[in-house]
Amino acid sequence: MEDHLRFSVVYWHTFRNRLSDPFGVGTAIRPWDDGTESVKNAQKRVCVAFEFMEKLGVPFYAFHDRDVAPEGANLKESNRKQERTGIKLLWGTACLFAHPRYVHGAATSCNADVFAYAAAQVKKAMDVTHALRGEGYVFWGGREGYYTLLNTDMKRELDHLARFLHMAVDYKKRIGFKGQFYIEPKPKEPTKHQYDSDAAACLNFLREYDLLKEFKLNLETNHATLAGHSMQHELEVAIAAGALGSIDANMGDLFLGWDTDQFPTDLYLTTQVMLSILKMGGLTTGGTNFDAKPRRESFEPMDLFYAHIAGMDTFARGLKIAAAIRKDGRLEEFLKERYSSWDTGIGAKIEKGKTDFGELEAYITKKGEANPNASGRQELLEALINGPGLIVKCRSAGALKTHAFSGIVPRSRCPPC
Ligand code: XLS
Ligand code: NI
Ligand code: NI
Repeated sequence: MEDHLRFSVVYWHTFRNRLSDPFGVGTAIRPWDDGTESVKNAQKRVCVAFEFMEKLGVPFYAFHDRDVAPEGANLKESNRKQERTGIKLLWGTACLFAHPRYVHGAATSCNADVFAYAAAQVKKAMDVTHALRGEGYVFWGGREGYYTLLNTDMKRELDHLARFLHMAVDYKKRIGFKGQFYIEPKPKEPTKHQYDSDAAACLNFLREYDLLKEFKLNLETNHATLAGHSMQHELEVAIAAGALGSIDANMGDLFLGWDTDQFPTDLYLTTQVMLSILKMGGLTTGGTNFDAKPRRESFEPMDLFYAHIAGMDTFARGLKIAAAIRKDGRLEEFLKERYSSWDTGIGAKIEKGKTDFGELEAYITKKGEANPNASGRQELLEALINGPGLIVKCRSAGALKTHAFSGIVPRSRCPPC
């Protein structure tokens, strides 16, 4: 489970977020933090962060350059803490969206000096990530998008973004940083339209600008739902392109139209996520990164533990259920059967590219009608996911036995027996 889940704590929400919202100031009680930007305060934060992560038992963390500033002092301290605890940096990133200079974007700003400033900042953030032996580096286009097309040359901005990423790839090679580069899609917020809007848009962009071999995607649940997709949809799109890298594990509130970054406590969600990830063969460089914050009402330090543990347990159960569903095999069997017309005959010919419209016309004219035949069985499959999931009790050889197995079957048909 540890190998599959690769949990990661984020510095920005867990150690920098005061839990404010657009209508009120922060409520978080963080007795170790005096709220200043002093070196001493930053170092204290590093101590608390590593103590927290050690207590949780997570193997990774992630940060923005600005979360851990001032850099110099922190780099040494973080390095020491990593050594001592064995906790590693999953990925680093640069905050290219908070400072007023990035009001029109960073790599897609209308102003070339802003582009240059962003380049310098990313260069430094990559250096720091490399020095801390980070396993990856994320590009999230915080303000790379627009509010109105009236003032936007979209094509030019996209060209600039691609140029920026190519330079990052060049620099990565120059310093010998072997970590994985990720793009994190998000459709809106802060801007009305972000260029990295969803997995498909990112893949298209990467392909168009010849960057696909250098990048994978870091997918976030709440961003998927803002894009009008399920997280599993986004995962499947990325997996199909061989480009799923990592996940930002959270969830949104579907009644609220913004990135609420809640801790993932929905078992259906984590089961679906783990089903897709297991199908892919598991994460490699990536992890399950809790880009999530407790609610403004959950302001005590203890809530940081409750929130992370809730997320970890939900993912752990999701993994177990997904593994049980795969072991049970009925979902896979159903899928195989559903597409079986492609395995032989005309289906196999089409898949292999060994036929054409003319032959297909002759084929179907002879046959008369195409009959899709079998039901989609959605409700049955949903019930299968709903089923006992982890545990089935059945009476075999007189004793009550418990199996890790998913599904709804009469005891007489219990597969483990
Ligand atoms: C914001 C993003 C951000 C990235 C890292 O919505 O999720 O936190 O993960 O910059
Ligand atoms: Ni994120
Ligand atoms: Ni987000």
